[in-house]
Amino acid sequence: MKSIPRFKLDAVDPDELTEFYVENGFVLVERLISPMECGDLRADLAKINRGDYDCPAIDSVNWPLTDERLLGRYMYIGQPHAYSSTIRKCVTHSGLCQILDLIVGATVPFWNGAYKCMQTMFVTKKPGGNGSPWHQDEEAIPTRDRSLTGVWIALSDATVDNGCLWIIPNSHHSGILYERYSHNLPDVDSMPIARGFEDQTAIPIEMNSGSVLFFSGHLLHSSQKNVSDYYRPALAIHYCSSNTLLPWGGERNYRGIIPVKGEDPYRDKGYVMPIPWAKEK
Ligand SMILES: O=C(O)CCC(=O)C(=O)O
Repeated sequence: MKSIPRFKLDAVDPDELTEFYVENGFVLVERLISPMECGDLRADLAKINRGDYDCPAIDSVNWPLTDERLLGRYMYIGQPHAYSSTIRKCVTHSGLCQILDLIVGATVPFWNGAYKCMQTMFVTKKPGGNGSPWHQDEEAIPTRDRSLTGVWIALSDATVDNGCLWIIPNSHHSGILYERYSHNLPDVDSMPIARGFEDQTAIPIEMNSGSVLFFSGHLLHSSQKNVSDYYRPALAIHYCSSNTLLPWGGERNYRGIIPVKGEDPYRDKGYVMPIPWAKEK
């Protein structure tokens, strides 16, 4: 793949976009999130890192909110929508939904157009911060019907130097989930690495701030160490078909979800707030 298409929200051909997603396992939509919305999300990230929300996973510090280091105090901040209305609003962002309406169940037989969100997570590479090893999100978030869709929102320009995502186009085709192993690689974080595939066709996805990468839960992806002087904050959100039984964490039907579109056949079982978490590296 020489250069990847960069779709624009106001000029999307739905069939073309869906076809590209099904074939390649991802689509990139340029500047889908406005500069003002990106600013709000970055401000929220700083506020979370400062400990301004009532979140047991994050101790408060007295740094001024304008301190840029607040973007990278924690590399991973899990489930911020549990306490932040800014993130809850972002989950149902109309521009994101315009694309999700087309792709969440694009490869699922008899998909009825309904989908739900089960995870939000900030991922920030500070200068010198490690990358993330190769993995498939479906391995960690089991939908098993192939509807898992990752949404990765760049909250700054993401470049090869500051640790943009790398993907292996088409790697979702086989449906294989590659086994993950513990490792001691120095330049990526400690989460297990997937092995058993070739990565010569991997490509970097450089993105402008506000651009969004949508990708299949089976797509192999990773990121590299941030060797620049700039922070690389991103917000990742995951969605799946509402009909998916989500047996995450061994539970029979994971209920820490936000319904987004259409009917949730499990509505009567009620919803719970997921437990927020944070990890420094
Ligand atoms: O942002 C990154 O560097 C990695 C994110 C990632 O792998 C994910 O969201 O699954």
